[in-house]
Amino acid sequence: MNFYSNWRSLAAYRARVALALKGISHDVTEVDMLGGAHLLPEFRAVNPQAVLPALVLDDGRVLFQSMAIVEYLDEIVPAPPLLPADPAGRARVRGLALIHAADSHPLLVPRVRQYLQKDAAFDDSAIQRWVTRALTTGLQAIEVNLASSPDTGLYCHGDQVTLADLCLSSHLLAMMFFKVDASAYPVAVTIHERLQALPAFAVSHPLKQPGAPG
Ligand SMILES: N[C@@H](CCC(=O)N[C@@H](CS)C(=O)NCC(=O)O)C(=O)O
Repeated sequence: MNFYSNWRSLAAYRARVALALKGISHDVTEVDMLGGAHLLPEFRAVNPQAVLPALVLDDGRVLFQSMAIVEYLDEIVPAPPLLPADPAGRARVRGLALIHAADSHPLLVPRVRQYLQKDAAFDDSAIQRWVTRALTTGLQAIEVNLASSPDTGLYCHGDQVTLADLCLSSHLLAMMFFKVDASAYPVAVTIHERLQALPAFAVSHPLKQPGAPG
């Protein structure tokens, strides 16, 4: 399979961690997102939405949307599982993941920031306030859940890495990129730091990918 990726893409990061956790061998095609290569016809032919990541299977079918890709990987290589066995646990894990992937992250992506800047006349400081609000409101909700739920363990849900951890880590990396203070969210930060010590997360870190600033 061929994974279309970019070092700065947090959606690609979520899928990259899943590939690493599952030990799935794959090729990587770097797309220069910051240079706009994802908008060119060559990449639109792979993913008409012109966003990263995309995963091209060996039979040529293309998977898109990071959460769909992660769940596909979880289904073809079930160990280690990224979703708990019980329905309520799966719903909690997906809910925590979607606070980031469905509610916070979509507000930060380049095309949204470019729209705000070019079409809505946001200056740098207004963009920073927008991003900070998206990240802190999302993380506040995650933190309250993590701090109050008996299901929270070493990681977001028990002592096994789940989909929620991929997304928590993506959220905190966004806060790092946008220089948003995370110190008010100690449970989330502690779990994120624990995750970063795991080899699959360490090798998948955005700053360790080709093209990342040194
Ligand atoms: N919900 C999508 C988000 C995809 C997405 O927006 N990816 C970003 C990078 S993290 C992208 O390619 N952005 C290009 C742009 O906004 O122009 C997913 O999870 O895959």
